[in-house]
Amino acid sequence: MEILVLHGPNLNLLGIREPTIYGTVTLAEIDRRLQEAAAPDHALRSLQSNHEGALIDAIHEARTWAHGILINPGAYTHTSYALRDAIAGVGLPTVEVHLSNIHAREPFRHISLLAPVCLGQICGFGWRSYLWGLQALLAHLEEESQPGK
Ligand code: CA2
Repeated sequence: MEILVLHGPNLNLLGIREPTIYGTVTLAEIDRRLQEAAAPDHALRSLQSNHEGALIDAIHEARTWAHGILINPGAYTHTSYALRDAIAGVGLPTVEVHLSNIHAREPFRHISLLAPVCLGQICGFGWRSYLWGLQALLAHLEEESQPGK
């Protein structure tokens, strides 16, 4: 399977600032661990952007090559109808992940505008939210491609 891994705004600061909330693992290290988990059967392409439009463009482009999307939308989770429409529009199976438990934080973080158009959401497990999100997405795609197996 080919998977687009998207990281939203400010996640480039991971491992550099606010380690008590987001941990000490850098984004490059998360990508490396995901690549390791995906190999040799699956291929991942990762992108981090601080720009909503760039994330939307990447989702649109994924229609031409990806089987699914793993996304940590950052704060756009709580604000972006445009990202939600992009995910719904391309129709690719998508899993939403968060490092922190957004439901145990400030009230504005309890709402995800994207969750209703995603297969599911994994949050609160640090970098492992990405790992388990990837596993869930791959399991879904494999089941979809080989029904009954
Ligand atoms: O827990 C998550 O993964 C979040 O998506 C992270 C977002 C936050 O707005 C969401 O509510 C939950 C923030 C990402 C900012 O990452 C930083 C990392 C280090 C230092 C500063 C920001």
